[in-house]
Amino acid sequence: MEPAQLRAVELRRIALDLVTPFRTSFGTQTDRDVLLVHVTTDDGDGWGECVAGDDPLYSSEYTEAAQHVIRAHLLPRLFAHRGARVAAHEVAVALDPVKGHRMAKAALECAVLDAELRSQGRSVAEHLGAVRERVPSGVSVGIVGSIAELIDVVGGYLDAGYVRIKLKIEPGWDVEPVRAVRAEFGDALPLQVDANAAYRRGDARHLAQLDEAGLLLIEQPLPEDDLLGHAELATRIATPVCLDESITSARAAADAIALGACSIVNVKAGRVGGYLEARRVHDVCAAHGVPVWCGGMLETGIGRAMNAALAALPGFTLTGDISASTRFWTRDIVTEPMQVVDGHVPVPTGPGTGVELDESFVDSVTTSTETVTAAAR
Ligand code: SMG
Ligand code: MG
Repeated sequence: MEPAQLRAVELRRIALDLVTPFRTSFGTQTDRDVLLVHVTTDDGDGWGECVAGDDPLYSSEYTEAAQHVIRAHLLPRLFAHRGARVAAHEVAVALDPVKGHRMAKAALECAVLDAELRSQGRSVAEHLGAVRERVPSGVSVGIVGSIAELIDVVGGYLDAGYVRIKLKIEPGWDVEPVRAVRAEFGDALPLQVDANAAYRRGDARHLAQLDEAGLLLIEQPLPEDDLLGHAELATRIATPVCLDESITSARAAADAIALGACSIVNVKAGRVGGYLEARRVHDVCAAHGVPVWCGGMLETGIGRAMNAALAALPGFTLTGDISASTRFWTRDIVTEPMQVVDGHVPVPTGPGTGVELDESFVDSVTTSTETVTAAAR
């Protein structure tokens, strides 16, 4: 079947406040400036969400740059591709000449995929090969002011039903808080940490002190481009090393595994350029017997629904960072925000992303709208 023709792409920026500040080793976030991508085709429309942050601190991408690269470099290529008749699986191919900018590419691919699957009445979960109807829900806990406050926050999340806790760490906030959480909640609590690249090769001896806590994993201790450092660290600590920022593609995952730089992989569609590449990361890891789990980027309801579908693939054997919408938002942009029931989130079954936008709310939080059409270029 001939793919639908792309008519127009709306780039919409919305401003959402976080329910509580989220502090990581690279900074404190209190709100999100989200870029939504809305494609209109002659066969219907679709939405995607760009996970880039306001500032280039998690990775080199940031919202303003994502909007620029979509407008100036990605859309011209998409509109020029076969008379703008683009199947979702061709988006990455059409955009491949543009280096990097994976979060921007992923948002565009998601919108095209949503439109395509909606027109076919198929869900993303079905399309990706999901094998589960619900997935366990973990929560990422930011750095806070004191150990007492941390115990309070973690206790609250456990009461809310989250089945796995991830603590954000940085030099000065690592061994002690981990020890305290372990002591308070017991050995059975599934616990892991995420450093967002805050340590250096010389910190191996220090990080080995986390071994006694019996963590599931330590995520991205070293810089994004330090695969050899991670491989060396993995031989010096007992905690399994998991990579997040370093894994930018399926090939990067294969390389990291071959080098011994990680034994677990965090999969984020935005970081690898789209949900289709994310599935390939899953496939490569599965072929090597490396477990994967789905990461989070403080998504709205669109990204949350997509992540739940991805996490329903068979190789996602570890609990991901897919929390309830209320973990970050007082009000979400979709009509049925994601909820945690019995420690799990549901895998959407409706066409496309399976979620519908709360349009009047989206309008009320919109800060700018720009529409790009084939003719307007
Ligand atoms: O969406 O639940 C979420 C956030 C999970 O900690 C989380 N994400 O490095 O894994 C990570 C961070 C990246 C986002 S920090 C702005
Ligand atoms: Mg991470």
